[in-house]
Amino acid sequence: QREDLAAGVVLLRGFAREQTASLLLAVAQITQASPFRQMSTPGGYRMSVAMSNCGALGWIADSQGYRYAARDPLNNHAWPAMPEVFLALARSAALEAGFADFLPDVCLINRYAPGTKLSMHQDKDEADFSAPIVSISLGLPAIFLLGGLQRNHPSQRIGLSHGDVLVWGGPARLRYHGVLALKQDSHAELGACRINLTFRQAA
Ligand code: MD5
Ligand code: FE
Repeated sequence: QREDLAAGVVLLRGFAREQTASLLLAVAQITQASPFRQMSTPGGYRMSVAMSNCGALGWIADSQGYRYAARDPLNNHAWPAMPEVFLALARSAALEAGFADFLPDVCLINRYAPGTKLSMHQDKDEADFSAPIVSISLGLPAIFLLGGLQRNHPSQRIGLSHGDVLVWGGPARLRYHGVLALKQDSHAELGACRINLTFRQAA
């Protein structure tokens, strides 16, 4: 079940499969309080991915830049708490991949529709890069691009399906990555939608 894709990159195929119903119920509850929204980059582009967060912090983008904030700028309330099922799954995936004691303080929830993509980038808004990142894919399949430590390095394509969990840390923590535009399709449980849960220790 465990595939080592590169140093520090572990793919756990189907690791979240049995929990998908509770994960999706929790996503619905979180996004009632803090709805999905398309954020704008500092350069003025609207992201095609719709996002929300739960946990002590949330990742946000606006004209001022990219950062973590304790409140949802849409309603000025604290982000919804991280559900126990999220935390337990993220921690057990990290452990399975070799990272003990992962304690994420944020889960960024990304929603993709057909045509939605995520351009190549590094995750570098966190205070400390020694913690890994855990990503859970739900719904429509996507092609994930795993690049190198520099933007112009070649990238590997990885197919991610419903219930797959990807963990990256150590020497892979700052690798470039992105998601190709989703194909038009429909998933039995989620319809024309992919949801990705990204767990990070930000503070
Ligand atoms: C996504 N989200 O599919 C991705 C999943 C983001 C973002 O990139 O910043 O919101 S997290 C990407 C990831 C997971 C595990 C390993 C690696 C990247 N990697 O080795 O590059 O919405
Ligand atoms: Fe990322």
